[in-house]
Amino acid sequence: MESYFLSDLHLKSINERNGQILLRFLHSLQKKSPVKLFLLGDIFDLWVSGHDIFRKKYRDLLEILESLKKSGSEIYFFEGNHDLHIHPYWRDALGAEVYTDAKIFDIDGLKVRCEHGDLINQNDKAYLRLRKFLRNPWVEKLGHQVPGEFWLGLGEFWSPLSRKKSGRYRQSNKGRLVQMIREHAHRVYNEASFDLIISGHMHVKDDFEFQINNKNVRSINLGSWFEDPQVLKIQNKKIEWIDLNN
Ligand SMILES: [Mn+2]
Repeated sequence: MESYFLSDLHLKSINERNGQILLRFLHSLQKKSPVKLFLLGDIFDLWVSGHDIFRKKYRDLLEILESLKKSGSEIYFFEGNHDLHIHPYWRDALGAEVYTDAKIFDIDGLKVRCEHGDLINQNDKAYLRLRKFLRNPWVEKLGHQVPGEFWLGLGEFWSPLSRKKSGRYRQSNKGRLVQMIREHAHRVYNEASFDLIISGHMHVKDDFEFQINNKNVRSINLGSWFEDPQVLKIQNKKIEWIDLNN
């Protein structure tokens, strides 16, 4: 079965360019279904809980995903910091597996560790505190109970500010971010080994091979669709990038 990995689209609307590219890509998967689809977080600029406003906004997308599920495809969604407490729709209605932490999968005999990647930068204490706060059961309850309109409004206010700041930061710190991605791969390999680690969040595409205990390990960060709309594909242990620009 073919497996596909994507992250960090930060969709604000399905009508924007990357929204349409995503729809086209998922249509192409319908012909290949069943496939495995790994969504590694920040697919949306904001999605909270299972509120109707999000389901309506992304109806075209959800319809394709629902049809992929019906034809036997498997969907795995790793929550990012922009898609939060999403299980009321994604798990309970769609039937996807939803994760908030890293997980190792056996894909064609390859051990593949997947995660959003928001724990890679351990120096970002402010974010780590925010993450803990957002994952608090009380805050989760608010996420489900406060209407979606409120969250969408908050997201529209907050996200341009945060993007401008983090965009500048990423530009001037690219080398350091790449180093963090690779160091993270080393560090977590020592907790539990794998052949390949795939993450997102950093918005810095990186594809790097290293040796540890005489074993070749590959570390991939998916980058973001702001740079280039692309997905990673694994089939019969072969790992390849697919450029969706064309
Ligand atoms: Mn993120």
